[in-house]
Amino acid sequence: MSKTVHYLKDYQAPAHSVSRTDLSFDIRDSHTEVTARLTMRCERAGAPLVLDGSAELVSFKINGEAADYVLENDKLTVAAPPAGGFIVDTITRVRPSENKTLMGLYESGGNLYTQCEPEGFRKITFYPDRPDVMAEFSTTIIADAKRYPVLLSNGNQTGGGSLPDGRHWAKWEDPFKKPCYLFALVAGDLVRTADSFTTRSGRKVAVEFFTRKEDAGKVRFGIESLKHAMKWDETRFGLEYDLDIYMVVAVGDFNMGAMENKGLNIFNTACVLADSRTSTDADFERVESVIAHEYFHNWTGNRVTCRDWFQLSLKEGLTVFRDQEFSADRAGRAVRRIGSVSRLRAFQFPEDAGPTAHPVRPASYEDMNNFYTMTVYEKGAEVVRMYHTFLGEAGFQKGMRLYFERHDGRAVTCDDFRAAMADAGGFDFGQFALWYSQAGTPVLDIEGRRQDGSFILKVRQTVPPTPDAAAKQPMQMPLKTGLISRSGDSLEFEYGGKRGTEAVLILTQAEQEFVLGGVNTDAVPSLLRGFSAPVRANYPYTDADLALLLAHDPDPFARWEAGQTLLRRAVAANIAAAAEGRPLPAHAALREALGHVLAADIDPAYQALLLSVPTEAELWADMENFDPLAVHQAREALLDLIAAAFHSRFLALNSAAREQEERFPDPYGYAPEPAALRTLRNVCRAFILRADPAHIEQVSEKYDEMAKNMTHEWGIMSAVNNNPSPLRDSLLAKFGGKFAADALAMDKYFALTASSLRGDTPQQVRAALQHPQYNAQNPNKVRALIGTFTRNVPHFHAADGSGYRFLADKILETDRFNPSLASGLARAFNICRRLEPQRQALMKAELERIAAVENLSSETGEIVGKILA
Ligand code: 0A1
Ligand code: ZN
Repeated sequence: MSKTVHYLKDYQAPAHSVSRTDLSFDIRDSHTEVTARLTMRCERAGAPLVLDGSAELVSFKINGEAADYVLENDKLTVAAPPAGGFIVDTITRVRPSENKTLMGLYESGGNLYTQCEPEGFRKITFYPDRPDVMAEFSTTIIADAKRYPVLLSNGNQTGGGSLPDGRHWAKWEDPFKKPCYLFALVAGDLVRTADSFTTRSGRKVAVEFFTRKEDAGKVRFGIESLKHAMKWDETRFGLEYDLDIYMVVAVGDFNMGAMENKGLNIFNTACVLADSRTSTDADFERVESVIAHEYFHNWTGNRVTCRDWFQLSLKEGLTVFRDQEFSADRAGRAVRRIGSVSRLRAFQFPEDAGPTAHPVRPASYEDMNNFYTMTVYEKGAEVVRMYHTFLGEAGFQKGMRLYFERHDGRAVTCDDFRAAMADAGGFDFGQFALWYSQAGTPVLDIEGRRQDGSFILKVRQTVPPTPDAAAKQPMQMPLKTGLISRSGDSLEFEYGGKRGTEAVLILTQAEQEFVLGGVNTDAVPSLLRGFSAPVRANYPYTDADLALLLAHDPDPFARWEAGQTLLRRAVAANIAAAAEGRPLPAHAALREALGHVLAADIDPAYQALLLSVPTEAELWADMENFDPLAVHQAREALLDLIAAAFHSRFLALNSAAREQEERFPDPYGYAPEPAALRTLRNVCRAFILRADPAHIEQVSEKYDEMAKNMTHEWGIMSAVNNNPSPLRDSLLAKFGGKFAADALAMDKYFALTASSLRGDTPQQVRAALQHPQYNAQNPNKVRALIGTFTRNVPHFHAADGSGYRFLADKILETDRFNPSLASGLARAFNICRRLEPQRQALMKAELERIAAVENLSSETGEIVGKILA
């Protein structure tokens, strides 16, 4: 396939606009006929009319007359369209039951759904499929009334009724102008659960959730989450919902988490259904945050949308920031913040340091589907957070108000957002533009010294080269800083004319010194508080400094980070000792520090985080030319040491947490407080079974009694999952039998199968491919089994290359029907160049095998090509 690269610098405003789009879908058994009437206007005299489309074209007319056109490479071109306004009428034919890409109009479980972002609408009809073409839409749907009793689209329903031959129709009209990527249609046999929300101005909004019959019992939590999000957006951002109805539809086959289509969100079942018997507390928290995320898009994404897809982070970075703040305000700001940072470091940092690195606003793409990345979403959210850190809550909200004042109803750019923040806040964000154009994670090398009653911080900033650019400029960023005395007190100091225990230092140069005045005692700096910028910060702390911060830093992020640094150092020491054939260190200082953590009277979820050893993906961040197995073994050895050193403490902590959990009126339902206790209990369980594998006997006997909800089941199963005993297999089989009828719970069964460190895992994974509940066309199943396997370090990175070969086979199989899913799997090979030479060669061979395949999709081709380049 010839590859086309799209460049940001080539942007041109559309030559033709659309003011109205009137659609009609005639749903038949074998196909759906789509009639589209576009009310268009020429915006650039003499320009040809170009429409995107890949559907089967049945008829094409301009102003009621058959028109001459050329159809090539999914573009329909009319060389000399009318000047001024004109009407385009097209009829296309699509076959949803044959569409396995899950883009455009597709069938899942007998029902029909759409996914149009970013470029799925062109699979339905011919259209200027770009976000800066915004129109009012109406949608008429005609279908068999028995097979498709529910007919939904965006906006408000304005008509409907029955027709001859058992058919019926519905008409929907969306009064808000929108780009076609926000179009949605759902037709099928679905159960409706209705509720309502009254906005602060007193308007009653209907809230309706649609699911398959068997899932109707799992929507309550999603509905409550939506209502919380609606309220929160009014209170914190002053933003009110604008239509009379808000609909959410759950679908089992979906490429991503969910989609914010105007008034008609479509959700992956995994991100909307929740029930404590089958969902973990983490699942509940994910549902709450994804529901909020899609709702928040109504203003940040829909009312104000993106000029072009390069600006994707305009809506995604901002909306992730908003959903993170919502979750933080709902429960546990510190724990949520650390969770977001861990995710960023485990998944975005490697992306930023690898072959697919790109800026928050990419400068080019081959296939837009590949740019729904951790960088655009999560680093993009960190960029928005930095505006907030610079301006404070009031200044940031002023910037948001100005942004909506200027741009409501428009398609705009990241620069427009930056300008609103700068103008409202009276702050110079000129240099800040680099966050949108430079890829790579900045590194801060910081040194501190005391001099003449001051504490002086010297900060050197470097931005590493990435495949798109070698030379980088220093960035503007906030460095939130405090000082801790040797006795653990927060010290006051002077900075920028103010005196206090914390300051936001503004970095702008490659090298800068900051003088914190009025410091007359020895101090340890507490740096990058709250993770105030998405960077790696190095400071030559002694282990004693870190222990001091871990015990006393009032900033929960910096405190946790001190512990993480101690743990990273311990893993590094194990790696070095193993490489030199020395006995592993005893880690006395670390053990002492962890002893204090175990004894501390703190939030149990935060305590659980302090006890968590950085994941392999986070550990690899600082490594080149590494053997993943050596890192794995060093980490496992540290976990073994901690488990053995504190066995009785973990037992005691677990039972104390159980007693507290049982005191809640609804102890096993989801609520932040008992969930925090369960998080801690599951950390304890993992350590307990690690130190005492024979304990699986009691677990097995008492399983039914212990299995109070899915969080407990998941924790117990995870704790026994590496156990060599046949009891583990019988527990897993029992789990699989118990939840055979529940698709989402079965995802957990497949994830457990694929994450076990036991030697027979590859065979068990292969057997699972034949499991009656496995389905290679369902993204959730594929990610649960194959995706999880790619994070199983000893098996995926097996020295004989078998793990890489297995993944390559699955990528090729998947690419034939769902390129987005396949290219997502291929990202597991991103790490290639940082591995030691032998594994690098094995991985490269598999990548080359994929690249050589004829008819490889452009999506998978782009990822594989970049890794090989
Ligand atoms: N805008 C959605 C994400 C999304 C993107 C692409 C999709 O299909 C390929 C689906 C959803 C969000 O941010 O939630
Ligand atoms: Zn989003």
